[in-house]
Amino acid sequence: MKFTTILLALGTTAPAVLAADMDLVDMWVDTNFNGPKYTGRGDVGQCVNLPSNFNDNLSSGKARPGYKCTIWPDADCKTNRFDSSFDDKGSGASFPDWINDRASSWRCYRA
Ligand SMILES: [Ca+2]
Repeated sequence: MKFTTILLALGTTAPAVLAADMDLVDMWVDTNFNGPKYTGRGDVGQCVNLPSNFNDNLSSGKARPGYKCTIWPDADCKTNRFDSSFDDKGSGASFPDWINDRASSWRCYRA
């Protein structure tokens, strides 16, 4: 009986563990997915701040297949009135002027 309970518990928690820390998004310093590339790793729905070498320095982005990602001009995914989203098919080829070279955090969800 106890063994069964343990198996059931593992069955419910294992997928969450496997889903953690995935590569969810790629973003580039130049438009059209050119230049140095940053690969964003994290949990689905988790806000991630950009490292200093890519902060305020990105111009295009593409979500990994099946995801949609949003970028914010400030850290911690703040200023919700002003954000920009892109998909896995190329809609992020050129970030809008107001957030070009200004993105500081990102978050991805299942599309
Ligand atoms: Ca910024």
